[in-house]
Amino acid sequence: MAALSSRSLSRDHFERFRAFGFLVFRGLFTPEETRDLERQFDRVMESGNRDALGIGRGTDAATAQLRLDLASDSRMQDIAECVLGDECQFMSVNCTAYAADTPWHAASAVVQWASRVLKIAIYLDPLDVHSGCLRVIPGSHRNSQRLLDPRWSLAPDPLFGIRNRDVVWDNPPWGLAPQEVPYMPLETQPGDVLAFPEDLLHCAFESKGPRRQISVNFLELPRTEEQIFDAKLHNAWGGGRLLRPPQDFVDSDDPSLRRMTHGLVALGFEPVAD
Ligand SMILES: O=C(O)CCC(=O)C(=O)O
Repeated sequence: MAALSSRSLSRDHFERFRAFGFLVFRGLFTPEETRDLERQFDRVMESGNRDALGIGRGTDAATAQLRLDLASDSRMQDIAECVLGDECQFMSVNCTAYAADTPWHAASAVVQWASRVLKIAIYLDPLDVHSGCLRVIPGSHRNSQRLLDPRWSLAPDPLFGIRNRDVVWDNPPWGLAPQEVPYMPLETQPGDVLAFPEDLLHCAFESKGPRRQISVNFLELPRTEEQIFDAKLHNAWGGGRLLRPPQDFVDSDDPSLRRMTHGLVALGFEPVAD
């Protein structure tokens, strides 16, 4: 196991994340561990289905073992805690098979979480700039211009034109085709791990086939009245299950799983058994 130590995951990682909005960990999973993730992913997908865009997703019940393995993995926990703080809460493990290009998007400039949310993404296929690797715009997670005028969520954001998926590309912002928007490619080999928030502008172009992605998602513990209200709102929008922690984590012998769920339980999110 390529363990992360407190020395390798440092204040620098946190500052780098704050500045650019993503972290890349090379070879965090060994080839053997990666093969195991692949086997679990493929099994989960057998239970799932495809949406209208051809994107395949596994069901919660089929994901239970993988969810337990990854949420209790100290590497995942270290990354989440480095970015979101020691009391961050577990949200979900998702298996997704992307079938085609993904357009530029980020958490909508209109609707955002009041607490920070982190996605740790593990792509199981080698991906480069010509086969659909993730492209990001470093620093775009901060959307700092929006804060200049807190009264209006549509206050100046120079990247607003590509923050929502519903961009009309007949009239592209800056006169650039989506593929021409300046980006940084996050090319990955199996075993590599990416961490980024949905707020970071990202996309994938030139895909050549399905991209298998496992994501492990965490939420900063909501503390303020606004954050708690907002978390409840998102949970309702997400069908009432988004922030309900898995019962097996809440009752677990593993203190780290209890710690990553008890904050949500204390806020009234009832545990759920698959
Ligand atoms: O790989 C892709 O197509 C895009 C992934 C993505 O949008 C995400 O993980 O949030």
